[in-house]
Amino acid sequence: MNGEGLFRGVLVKRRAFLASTAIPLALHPLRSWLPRVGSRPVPSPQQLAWHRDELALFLHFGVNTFTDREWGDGKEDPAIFNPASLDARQWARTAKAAGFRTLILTAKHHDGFCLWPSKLTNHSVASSPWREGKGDVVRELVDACKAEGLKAGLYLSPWDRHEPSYGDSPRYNDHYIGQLTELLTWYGPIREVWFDGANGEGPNGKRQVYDWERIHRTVRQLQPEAVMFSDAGPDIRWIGNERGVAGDPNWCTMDPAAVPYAGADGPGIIDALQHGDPNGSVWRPGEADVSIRPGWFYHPAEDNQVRSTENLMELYRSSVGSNAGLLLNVPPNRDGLLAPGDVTRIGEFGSALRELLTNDLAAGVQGLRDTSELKLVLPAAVTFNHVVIEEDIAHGQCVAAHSVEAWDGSKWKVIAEGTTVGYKRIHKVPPVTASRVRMVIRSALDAPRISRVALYRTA
Ligand code: FUL
Repeated sequence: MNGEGLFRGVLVKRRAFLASTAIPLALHPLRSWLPRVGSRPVPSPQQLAWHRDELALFLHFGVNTFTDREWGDGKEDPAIFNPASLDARQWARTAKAAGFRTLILTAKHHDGFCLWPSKLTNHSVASSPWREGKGDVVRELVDACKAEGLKAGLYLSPWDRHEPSYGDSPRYNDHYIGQLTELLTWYGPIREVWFDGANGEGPNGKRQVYDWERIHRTVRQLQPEAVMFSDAGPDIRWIGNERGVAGDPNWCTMDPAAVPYAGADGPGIIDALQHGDPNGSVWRPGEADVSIRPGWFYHPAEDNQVRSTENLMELYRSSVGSNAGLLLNVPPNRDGLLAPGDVTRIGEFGSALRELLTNDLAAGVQGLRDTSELKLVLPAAVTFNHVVIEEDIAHGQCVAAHSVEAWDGSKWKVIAEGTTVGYKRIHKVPPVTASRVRMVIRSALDAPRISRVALYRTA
């Protein structure tokens, strides 16, 4: 699905880019891009791999699944956790068949119940009747991911409504680091560590102060290949809503001071998360987490409220197609399985995505590059209704405004306009028939490298 290099040899080398024009540099229309060349942030190899993965499946599972609640209070009896036929391979197979690359499980949600046999609490699967207290959902998830060639990720809620030390900040921080260490040393490679920003008061009435610096250091030391997600990154930022919609513009760069820690509140924060910052000093792309159902956990009453395939395609466009990652929640049910309706829908989504993105109508066409445009001259007219543009983000994100235009026989007609491009920008347009299509860069912060412009049609 990733089109790196597919734009058939038009990866712009800056020197070639400048040499390709006869206009003297001083008068060059793109001159204002030049002084900053090389100064813009770029993704780490781990972030780049994360971008290319595009899709991750979120699995909210735990005591809430059995109490029919969204937030547990930590007083749940572990005896209620007893999934009759848990099969993590079913989760992984479903995800893989639809093109998802990572599974992220709630190892611990706010209720504090651990899906692995933590040695630091009794509030875990070890105290449940499931697999006679010998089960380990994290282990089964990791094994299933390995078997299916997927990456495993874990959500470890900092907020813990069961743990007595919560609110006694130094003690709980030690406890949390201990649990994190178990998760990051017992199970092999963990590729995404997911921190939500929820925070509360402990039994002592005090607000817990998390030691984020220590948390980040621990993950870096124990799993250097992992990316860390939270409102405040440090690697991946929350996109600012739970609707799966990235901002427009959406920069991967960010001012780290704009959201200083996970759960920070205040004016401008949601805006900063939605849009990033063109002048930001760090690369911190957005991830859009959204559920296939109204709730994050499985509720039988929501079986008939599963998102439609078209709605999931829309989510793909508003997240991945708007330069963000998509983390789609599909919660296992009380049997420990993804519900049949959800499995069907995920399969349909995968097929629709494949159908949309398999046949690039401009495949094999050499793109013609001018100083500020990229033109496709096709051998014959084609009819398309999606335009996919990609920047070569390994070198940074630069396009600030662009348009897509089609030659109607006598003039160029604008068919789509947008701001940022980044990893991927998808424009869905009313069907257009044309043999010449161009992407015009209207404004950029540096010499942009467009790695791909592709045209697709859906039925
Ligand atoms: C939030 C939590 O409070 C929700 O329950 C859910 O897990 C969501 C993804 O993150 O912070």
